[in-house]
Amino acid sequence: MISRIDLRGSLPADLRDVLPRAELDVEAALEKVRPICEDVRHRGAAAVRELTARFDGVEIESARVPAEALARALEELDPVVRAALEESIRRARLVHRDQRRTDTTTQVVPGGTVTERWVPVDRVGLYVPGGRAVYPSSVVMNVVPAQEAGVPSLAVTSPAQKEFGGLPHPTILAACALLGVEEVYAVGGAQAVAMFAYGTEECRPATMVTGPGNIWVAAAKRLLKGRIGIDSEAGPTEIAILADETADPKHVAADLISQAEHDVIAAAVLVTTSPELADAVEKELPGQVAATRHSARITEALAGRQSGIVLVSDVEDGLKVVDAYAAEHLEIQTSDAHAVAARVRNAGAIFIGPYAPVSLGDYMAGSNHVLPTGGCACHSSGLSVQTFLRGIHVVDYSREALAGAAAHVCALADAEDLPAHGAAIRARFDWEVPA
Ligand code: HSO
Ligand code: ZN
Repeated sequence: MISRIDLRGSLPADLRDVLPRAELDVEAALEKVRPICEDVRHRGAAAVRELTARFDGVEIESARVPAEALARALEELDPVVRAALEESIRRARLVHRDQRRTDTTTQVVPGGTVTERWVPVDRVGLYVPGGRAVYPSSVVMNVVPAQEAGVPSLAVTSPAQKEFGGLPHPTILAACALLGVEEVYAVGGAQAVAMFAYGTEECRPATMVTGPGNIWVAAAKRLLKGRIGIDSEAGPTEIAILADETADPKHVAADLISQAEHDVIAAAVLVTTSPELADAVEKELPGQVAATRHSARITEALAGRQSGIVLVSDVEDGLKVVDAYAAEHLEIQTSDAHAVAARVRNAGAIFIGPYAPVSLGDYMAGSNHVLPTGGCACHSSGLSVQTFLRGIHVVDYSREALAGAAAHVCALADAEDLPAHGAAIRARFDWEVPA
């Protein structure tokens, strides 16, 4: 059901060569996505409607979801789901509010200061997947950090669904309504990213597009990056678990299965020092998989080359392996889980000990679940307030402070053969370099 990689003994020089990982060919999707984006750029709303008919099989009159549909979705929302979403929003707000940054002012010399002023981007388009994946929780995870960052204009888009009369799934609409988002579109795929990047008659262009999506969304983000800011290009979800003999195989198996549930290409990786635990987890998996609703999808994900059980000699090697893998989600289920977790350098999010499963983080921990995948956790972070902020350096120097820097500026300008740079200083001191 799941393959095994034995790395006991010495570890290979480049661990990434031997670790399981999905290959997502975003490059190949670029060629298909380019004409879609061009079409939206040149023909605007008409192109968005036609592409929605072609790819989603839905005829929409307008891409914009009417206010009445949002209100109705909230009215009809199951009260149990409403209570859970409200608590999820409350917890996410607590964490993301604390991420807000205050400006810093540094006095470099008397009369010379540099302030870093944190300013939210003007307008954000948030992508929420649709189709098989109905993730109102992803509405929360996108919207809350943008709101807490103070983004003044915020729009959500999610694919039009045939069975809901060409609107996104009602739970997604209800989540938008709960969060106070009034601008919602029924558009998915690359055309949604293009709609935000270029703007149409119905939708003003956005400065930034964030949120997870399928390969077409990832390709459109890659193509339009620069014109718009993006978060990471989210790939299929991943869980890695670093465990020793103290871990409970039932928990480990359940957690691997929980993320394999997302997609046939989702990755579930157990890194363990204990062959006994590996055996017990392997024994546990078939029963748990058979008992769950999406067993076919999960079986394929666990059997795929992106998933596996990796045996290591000790926790030291385990740490090297999980750092090389740089998982989107990393659980630490070892005897001294806090100490081990503190030594991890690469992960989108870390879950410590037996009572912090990834599912908690998906919905209710307060942390964000839009996290770097595909090994990008070695250089990127998940969505946070910081994603939506820019730090503007504000330079404020007096005449005296500039005089004090003048000779050094001129020396460096000359060294770079850029004398006009030096002249811009001398112009302020009767063309002399002040002593
Ligand atoms: N585990 C997914 C997020 C999610 N799980 C949404 C359930 N719903 C990626 O972090
Ligand atoms: Zn999940």
